[in-house]
Amino acid sequence: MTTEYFQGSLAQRDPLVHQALENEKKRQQGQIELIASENSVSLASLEALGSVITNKTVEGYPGNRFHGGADFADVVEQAAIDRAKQLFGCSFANVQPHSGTQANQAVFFALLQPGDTVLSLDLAAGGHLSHGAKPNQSGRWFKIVSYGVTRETGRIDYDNVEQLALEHKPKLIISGGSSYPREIDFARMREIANAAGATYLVDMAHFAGLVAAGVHPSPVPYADIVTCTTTKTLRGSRGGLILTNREDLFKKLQSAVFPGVQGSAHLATIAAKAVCLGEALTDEFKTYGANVKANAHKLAETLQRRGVEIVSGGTDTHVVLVDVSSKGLSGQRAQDLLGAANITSNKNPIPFDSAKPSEWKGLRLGASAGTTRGFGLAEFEQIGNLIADLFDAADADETSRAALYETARRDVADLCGAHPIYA
Ligand code: DSN
Repeated sequence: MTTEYFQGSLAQRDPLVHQALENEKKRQQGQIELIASENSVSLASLEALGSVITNKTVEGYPGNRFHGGADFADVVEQAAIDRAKQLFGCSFANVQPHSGTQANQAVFFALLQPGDTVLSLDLAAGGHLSHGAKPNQSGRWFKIVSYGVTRETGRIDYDNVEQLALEHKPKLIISGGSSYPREIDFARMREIANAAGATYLVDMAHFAGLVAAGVHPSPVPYADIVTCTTTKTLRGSRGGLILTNREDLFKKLQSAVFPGVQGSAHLATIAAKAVCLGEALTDEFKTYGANVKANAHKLAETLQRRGVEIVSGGTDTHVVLVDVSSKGLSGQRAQDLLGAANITSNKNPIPFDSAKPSEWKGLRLGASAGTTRGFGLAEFEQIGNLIADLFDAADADETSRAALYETARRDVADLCGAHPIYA
């Protein structure tokens, strides 16, 4: 019994879960992943995630734990901390948040009291749930004031941010989100925060990998606190980071993460974070980051040439936010059309969109995962044309659609076959 417990494979001991995981691997291998928050982690990260350090319970921080036997846990967590500091050029890092949302929750817990005012980007303009969306704890417990983008440009309306900040005097101002495709003027936001007497948080979850690669401005010199996930462009395991140069805030943030909003650290995830942060310090990662940006640009440009409208007219990041109403489609319909050709994406609100997901006009695409598997400009141009073909044929007769989908699925299979993952 004991031997089987320690030596039996997943396939032998739990065929249902094993089969589902095998199917998921095949799904990832055979489809083009365009969800902007997804990527493919290295085999080294997967090995760390599946390691025995998951058995270890630790509370506290390296060198100061509540449980014994933490020597190697300390090595792993300290490596993640040191690499995060080196990578992002900051003085302090907490690598324990289980997710980006929990990193943000810890910041709220450290700085705010229920009822305090927070100024953040509107969800439809590209913000994030954890920045004050009504159904989220942040929206339930705090007074949220939202800023948006200008209708003409799709870019943040900084005059509006300033006006709202001076009027409402928020304690916290947040930049960043899930679908804003443009660079943010961190210097201007810093000035606004100073004028309002607010703490300035940048959630760089989506573009952290581009910052790490040196192909996107860093918020670290401007923000009081920076949070991010380690997945998305950073190409690591699921989890969050909190970075700061302010020692006074760091002390509060440390106790906000533990024991404020979390208990024991997830050491296997932290080990995988250390691996991804180490990978992000390499020249290879810099090349990857530059390619992500170039590929996203190519995808946006190709779609635009085919008459598809791109929110804000393009992208400075890995995100291409498509207004599919320009092709007479809803976001859901567009997602389904691509899904039937084995191209994975997600419906998304666009600025000034309906609050109802079924009415959203947007489709969010991202170039990170495709870039990781080796797609370059030619492949992203082909993918853009493929998507435009599927949109254009949305209302074609059954026979032409069947023929188009047969070709599209074959093209997708050829692209994936030429750039295998986890082979
Ligand atoms: N914020 C969600 C997204 O961008 O898809 C999950 O990280």
